[in-house]
Amino acid sequence: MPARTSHAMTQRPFRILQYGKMPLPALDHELAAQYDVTLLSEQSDPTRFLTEQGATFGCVVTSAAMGLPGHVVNALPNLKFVSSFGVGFDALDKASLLRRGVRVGYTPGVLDDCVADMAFALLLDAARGLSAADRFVRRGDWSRQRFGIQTRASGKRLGIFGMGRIGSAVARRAAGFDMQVAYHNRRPVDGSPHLYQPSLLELARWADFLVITAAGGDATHHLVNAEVLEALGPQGFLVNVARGSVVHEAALACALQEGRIAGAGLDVFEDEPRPLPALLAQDNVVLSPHIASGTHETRRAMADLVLQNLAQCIATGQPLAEVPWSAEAAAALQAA
Ligand code: 8YV
Repeated sequence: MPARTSHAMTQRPFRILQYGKMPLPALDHELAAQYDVTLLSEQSDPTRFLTEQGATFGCVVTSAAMGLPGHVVNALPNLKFVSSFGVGFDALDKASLLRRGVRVGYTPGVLDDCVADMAFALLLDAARGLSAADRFVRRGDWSRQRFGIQTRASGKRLGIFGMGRIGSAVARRAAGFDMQVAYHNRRPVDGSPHLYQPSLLELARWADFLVITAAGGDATHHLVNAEVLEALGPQGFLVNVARGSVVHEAALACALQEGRIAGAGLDVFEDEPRPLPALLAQDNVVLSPHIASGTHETRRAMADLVLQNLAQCIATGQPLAEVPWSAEAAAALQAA
């Protein structure tokens, strides 16, 4: 049996491949000051660069938005660690990373409040027509007509699809609006005081507001489809702060156009940064450019965790906050 070597880097100096610019510019400077970092996106020919120098990198720093494709993982034969800025890991190529036993750190926990705040900002905006009212005032329409009567949010039924950390933070905020909360997950959450709906369809049928806080990826792809939107109904609102891939965007645009749901608040889209043109034409949808975690405080906390994950990987071979599938693979390796 071959001797089991630690995942901690044995070779020095430790070269880090940064996949692209980080969502907090200060982090680019901090990484460059602390480590031997090369920015892949700045190479004139990234493919050739990877062919020539891929074997010299032990670590990648990336973000949830940029992800990490399998062909890049495959071009890095000595890759041991990835440190990713973000809580979502659907854009990191699970198959190639798992196969290679690469340990992957991410940034859960530190963005829950800001993402939940944004869910409520979108919910209130969609219900009360705030962005549409702002356009109305700026256009000078106020002197000619009254702004349309909108929908109450307080006291209504809030359905949460994905009762994880962010979903729970949304549910806590709902208490301040005297809302009833129900949720759908693959399984009921132990000890949750909220009503569990056994299917997404039943949750949509029950809810006045359906908020998506479920993880992206194959398991949730297009789960919010025409049928679910039909169940939400002409008085219902959809809010998405999770991943655009969870919603069938064309079906949503159609439902909004035809008044089969009342409105929507969307921070995420299927093909960012290109929301469907049909959405742009609708006044009953509020659009934001994937900014739910985009506050100074939260982006700083995420950057700190990226650095901590990196430092701990180098020191111990294991990130502080590790994506669940990466930890499972490591446990399986240990047991083998
Ligand atoms: C980030 C996100 O803004 O954490 C995530 O998964 O989607 C957002 O918080 C973005 O991914 C930064 O890369």
